[in-house]
Amino acid sequence: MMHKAGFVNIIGNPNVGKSTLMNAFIGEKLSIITSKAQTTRHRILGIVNGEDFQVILSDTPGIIKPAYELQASMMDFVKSAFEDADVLIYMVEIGEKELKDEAFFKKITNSKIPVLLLLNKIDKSNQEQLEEQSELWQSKVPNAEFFPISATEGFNVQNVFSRIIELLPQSPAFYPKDQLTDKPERFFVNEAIREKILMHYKKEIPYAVEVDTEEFFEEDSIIRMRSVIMVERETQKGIIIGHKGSALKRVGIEARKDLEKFFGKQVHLELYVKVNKNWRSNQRQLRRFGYNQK
Ligand SMILES: Nc1nc2c(ncn2[C@@H]2O[C@H](COP(=O)(O)OP(=O)(O)OP(=O)(O)O)[C@@H](O)[C@H]2O)c(=O)[nH]1
Ligand SMILES: [Mg+2]
Repeated sequence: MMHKAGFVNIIGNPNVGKSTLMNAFIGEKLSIITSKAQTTRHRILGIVNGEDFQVILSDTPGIIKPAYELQASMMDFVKSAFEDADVLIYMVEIGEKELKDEAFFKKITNSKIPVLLLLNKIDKSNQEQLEEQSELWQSKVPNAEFFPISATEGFNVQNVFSRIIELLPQSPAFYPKDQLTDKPERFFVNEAIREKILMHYKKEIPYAVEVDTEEFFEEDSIIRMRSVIMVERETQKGIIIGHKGSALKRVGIEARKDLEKFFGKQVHLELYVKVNKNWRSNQRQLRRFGYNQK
């Protein structure tokens, strides 16, 4: 039997629905999703296994012009996704103009490997807008195969997946067939907590937060976790905790519910908040949190 396998890397502007698409392919909530830009900070592998194929998807951070070290290493993850792709997925959304980073855009339009151009969120558009946008994008990226999709409604998602399988090279699997991702369990704990912080706090707060899970201890009937929420400044710590701890408590309750679903087990989650001054601009701290891997 012929076996196919390869890397399918999803890139595009912030907030266009890259993580939503990856989760739709996987059929699980692997990547966190919020309505805010820069939700995804890492390159996260999501592996779809079949008897005769292995599709290794990469969800990546949205492309931005980096303003501080953390964002620079987020863009390094995007760069790495150009380097090892067998198929490139370039996602845009209805109403979007183009990438703010011209060099990345050139890499896409000059790509030697197959590019699938996905116009997402078509559930939000009418027929006229859809036609106009489809034309626009096909002319901007003429080397790509074009698919209008809705990642949330599942529209055309299966067709894109079938096309991916066709395009994959013949190859043995790269990962064990029961493996779903390259990230350890603790990573998903961090992300579940960060998602709630993105959802419930305003302005710069979510962008000043990093989460580190210090303890992950699985017993027969329960997993015990302890995570620290790191902020850049003392004032941010107070905001995260909230009046009599109410805001932090809400984060803990909601993250725990998600984690119980994710791990299929009862979860005990302890949270505390710590100031880690200017961690976003500190190379050593960034390395410690899994960024800056050069
Ligand atoms: N209406 C509509 N909304 C969508 C669709 N796909 C994603 N969204 C919404 O768009 C927002 C961003 O989705 P994400 O999947 O987090 O986007 P992303 O590209 O991963 O964002 P970053 O990680 O910040 O770069 C969320 O509120 C999603 O629910 C879609 O097909 N239709
Ligand atoms: Mg994302």
